[in-house]
Amino acid sequence: MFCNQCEQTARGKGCTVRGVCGKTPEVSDMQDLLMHALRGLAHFAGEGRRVGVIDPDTDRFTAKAIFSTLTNVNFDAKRVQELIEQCVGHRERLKEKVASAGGKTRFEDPAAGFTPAASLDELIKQGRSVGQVWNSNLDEDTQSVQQILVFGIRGLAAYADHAAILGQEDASVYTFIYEALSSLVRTDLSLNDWVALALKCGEVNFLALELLDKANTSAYGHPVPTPVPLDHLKGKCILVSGHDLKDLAGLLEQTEGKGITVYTHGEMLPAHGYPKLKAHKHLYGHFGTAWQNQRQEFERFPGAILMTTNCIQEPRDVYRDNIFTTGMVGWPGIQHVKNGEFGPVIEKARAMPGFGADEDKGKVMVGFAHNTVLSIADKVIEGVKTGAIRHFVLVAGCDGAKPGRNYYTELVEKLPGDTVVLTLACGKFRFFDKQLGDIGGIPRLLDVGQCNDAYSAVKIALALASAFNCGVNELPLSLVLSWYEQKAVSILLTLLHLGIKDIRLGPSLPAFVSPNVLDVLVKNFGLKPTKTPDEDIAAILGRK
Ligand code: SF4
Ligand code: SF3
Repeated sequence: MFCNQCEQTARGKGCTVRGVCGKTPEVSDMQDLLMHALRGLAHFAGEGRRVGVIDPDTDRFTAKAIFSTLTNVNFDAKRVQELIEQCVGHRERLKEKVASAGGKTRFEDPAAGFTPAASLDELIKQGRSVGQVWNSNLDEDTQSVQQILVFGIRGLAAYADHAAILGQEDASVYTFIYEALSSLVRTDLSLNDWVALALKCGEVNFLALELLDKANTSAYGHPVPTPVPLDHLKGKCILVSGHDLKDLAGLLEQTEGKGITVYTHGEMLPAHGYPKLKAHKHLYGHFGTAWQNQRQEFERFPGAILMTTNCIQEPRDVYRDNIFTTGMVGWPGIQHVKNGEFGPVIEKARAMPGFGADEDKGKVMVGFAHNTVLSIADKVIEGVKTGAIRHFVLVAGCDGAKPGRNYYTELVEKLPGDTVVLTLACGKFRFFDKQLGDIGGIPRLLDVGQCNDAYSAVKIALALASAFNCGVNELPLSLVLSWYEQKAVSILLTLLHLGIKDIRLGPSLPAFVSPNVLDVLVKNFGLKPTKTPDEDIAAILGRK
């Protein structure tokens, strides 16, 4: 196996024996084979588009299948096997349609004619022999940008799938995914061409994020400021983790009036701000912190647990029987519920003891997405003009297990009282319960939402830039990002596509960025690794 797609990759280089995340070499090889099969499919889908053949089922399948290869989504080789078989089925059906429309059906790439072996063992061997989906024979820098592109596409596919689940799609998103995948075998492109494709991934990802924002807000309303209790109520309970709001909505409907209290975990925290979700009174509070603490936290949860998307870790024995996966998430031997039918989860919650009484543990505020923040834009602009607000800092991105991630806690704690912190994604759990006070009624800590809500932060920045009649780079705003998985890669590409400069990135730089490519990112975009909180705060505030 070889996998270097996330921040915790072994020795900062690549996992080769077993994933630090728990991914087995078998699953890694199977995921390589799935990407190979998808590259084969992409040739036909791209040609199909040229001759007017678009198959929405194939498009939706492609996004889901790519999403399954994101870090901490699917660890079940059997599920990958099903996806590989489905992929080849889609390819063959598409091939016929493309042929009927007069399109080309012969491609040099062997992936276009790939035949999957019949058994899992043989498939794993096939996976090992096809290797990586990018071209491992090219120079280090081209391979580096190809990897940035592949991982960016994984994030993009995840966002496209989230949006499609709630009925928002744009065929051009899938068109780009096919274009990028099928390009990986091209040898006629220069390094600049590959960089342009990676930036285009950022552009298309911005569209996917916009679709997702529209999907979430049209289904559940615009988030509003909402206090979320960190304690629990006595009684039966279900914990929902991951990012999928539709799964949470379905579970809330199916538990209505059943005497079960529903809690959020990890990235599901911002769900409390959506009017149509908070209307369910049994959606009560938030339990726990970010994904990497789940094994200790889930062990203490006396009810059923539902993982709707990333990030799942190997379940401990003590809660193996009460954790469920759904959607693209999978772990071998863990019960998987499909099609929004949460009966088994509800039954499990009923059979479990539930919580005893609890003391008040305080609340955190959520709901500061673009609609809320822009509704008080006048106040915010006034605050900047009078000097009451000196600077905004977007401290956003993934959390993870590395001790160096205390940087983000310290940074937020040390930022002076005339600064406002905007945050999103699970990295916020490093400081989400800090009482930072307010500036003239504007809270100093504004939770914009999940990583899925990155569009909101960009929209806020663009609106402020237009109010001050300047570019985003001229605003009193700095971005300090933390990355872990591939959605963060796609968001970073979006920010670079938008021309946003001087982003600080930590806690360590991606293993897949070669020294020369890093040099380009530093020279052209001012991208910088995080230093110490003191050094970075001095630089951020001195910049103004
Ligand atoms: Fe290693 Fe990360 Fe890949 Fe898991 S996802 S195998 S930890 S690089
Ligand atoms: Fe977190 Fe997995 Fe990236 Fe959604 S839940 S941000 S790491």
